[in-house]
Amino acid sequence: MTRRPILTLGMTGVIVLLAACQDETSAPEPPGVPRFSVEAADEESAAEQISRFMDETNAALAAAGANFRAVKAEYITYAGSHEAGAEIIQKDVGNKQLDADFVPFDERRTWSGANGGITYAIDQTIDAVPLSGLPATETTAAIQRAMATWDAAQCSNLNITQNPDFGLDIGVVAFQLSGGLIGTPFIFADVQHAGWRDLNFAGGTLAATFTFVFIDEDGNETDINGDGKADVAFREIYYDPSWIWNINGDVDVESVALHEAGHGLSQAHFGNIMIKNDGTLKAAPRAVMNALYSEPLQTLQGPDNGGHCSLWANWPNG
Ligand SMILES: [Ca+2]
Ligand SMILES: [Ca+2]
Ligand SMILES: [Ca+2]
Ligand SMILES: [Ca+2]
Ligand SMILES: [Zn+2]
Repeated sequence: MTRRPILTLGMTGVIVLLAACQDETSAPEPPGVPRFSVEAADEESAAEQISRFMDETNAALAAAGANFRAVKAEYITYAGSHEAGAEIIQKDVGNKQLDADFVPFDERRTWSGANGGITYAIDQTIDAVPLSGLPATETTAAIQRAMATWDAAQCSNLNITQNPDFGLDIGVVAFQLSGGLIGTPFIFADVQHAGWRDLNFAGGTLAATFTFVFIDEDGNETDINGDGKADVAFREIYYDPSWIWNINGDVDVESVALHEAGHGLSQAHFGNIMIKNDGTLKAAPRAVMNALYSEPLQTLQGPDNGGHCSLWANWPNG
């Protein structure tokens, strides 16, 4: 199978085909598509870029008086891109480094489900259409299938439901980074799918999930339920515009959405990363929560279920 990732580098938008490409077919950006506003600086790695994104987002949130901050982000990479996904910790929030998780029935999360259910929202603006082309109906259905897969996990009763998006451009990170040019400052759901056009990540990054936690008046992370974990406000998922996205083929929307939604539901990466003889990377044991995408994987594997159950089996959902 031929895979043809394209990377748009820096502010100039130069399109470079990876060496792994087996033919000349590229996916030039469709004419008339406005350029996404927030990109990597020249020579910036995905890790550096995402770290900077969180710093700048938090500075803007502080200036706006918001009671939440970005504390970490996880990104997944294409296995053929010679770099592995990772977790990036934002250093400046509060005086301690806590893990982060949702608080059941947290009244600050007015966007959450009334009965303790977890909510999500999907950007239905042009952001729902990848630059490589796919109808919004198909990307949306793929994301909905991914959310339903997590909802169907046997050990939990999350009652995951979709909230209205009101036709607005979902994206708190995008809004804060762009000075309000794209995105919106509003929170629609516990897990926000912000679409394909707000942020263009560096290198082999396919998607990233940002975790926001609540802070108190002193700027410290809160832990109102005393579980030793900072209280998550919401999470926000961005899909990278540089790739050819597909339904059930590479790069598969549902598989990446399932992985990112795993982060949305507090799961970390799983598995070891190895270098194959041809220099490309491989993750093992195989799991949705591997930090690499290599081919479609639309069902939860043993480690995925295990991680999910350890986090959610005791969620007090009526
Ligand atoms: Ca958006
Ligand atoms: Ca947008
Ligand atoms: Ca990119
Ligand atoms: Ca807590
Ligand atoms: Zn990830």
